[in-house]
Amino acid sequence: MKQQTLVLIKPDGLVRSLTGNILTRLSETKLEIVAAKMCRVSRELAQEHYKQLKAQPFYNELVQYMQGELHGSHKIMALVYWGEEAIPKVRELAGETNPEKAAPTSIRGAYGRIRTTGLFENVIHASSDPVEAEREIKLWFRPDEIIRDLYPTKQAHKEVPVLEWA
Ligand code: IDP
Ligand code: MG
Repeated sequence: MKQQTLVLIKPDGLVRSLTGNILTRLSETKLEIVAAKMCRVSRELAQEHYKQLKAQPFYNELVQYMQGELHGSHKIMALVYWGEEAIPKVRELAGETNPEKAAPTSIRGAYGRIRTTGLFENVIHASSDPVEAEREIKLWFRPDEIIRDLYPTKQAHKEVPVLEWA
């Protein structure tokens, strides 16, 4: 089954210059990149992305991590991969959540670490199922930033100011 999945290269991946390595590893899947961008991550976006973990003791630090506050780099690279079994293929390459338990050949196993506080600094995010993928892709991307029609859209005529090129 064709699927789409959200990948985030987290701030530790970016500051440690792992972007090229990670994208090369992901290209082994032969999936298609249908969207990609660098993002400045607000507190609200980080909180919304991980809202299901709100009750966890590491939640606040996780939000700080995603905002780049632990790495002095306030950016994340967001991508959408599309193709046959995209979700399990990318999860497999990413490896287990805990970098110490992840296979050494996986991205998290190779590049992740556990902070002294206990937070798993694991380089990438990958959606875990189709429902999560839909919520996350819609959170990080507008329809016109994705080169395939993944989900239904509607025309909106909003009377709100937008920033455009001068
Ligand atoms: P996933 O990223 O493998 O889908 P989730 O359970 O969705 O794992 O957790 C989101 C993120 O929160 C992880 O990628 C990791 O950075 C952090 N995290 C999850 N569980 C723990 C934990 O038990 N200790 C510390 N950090 C954790
Ligand atoms: Mg998850």
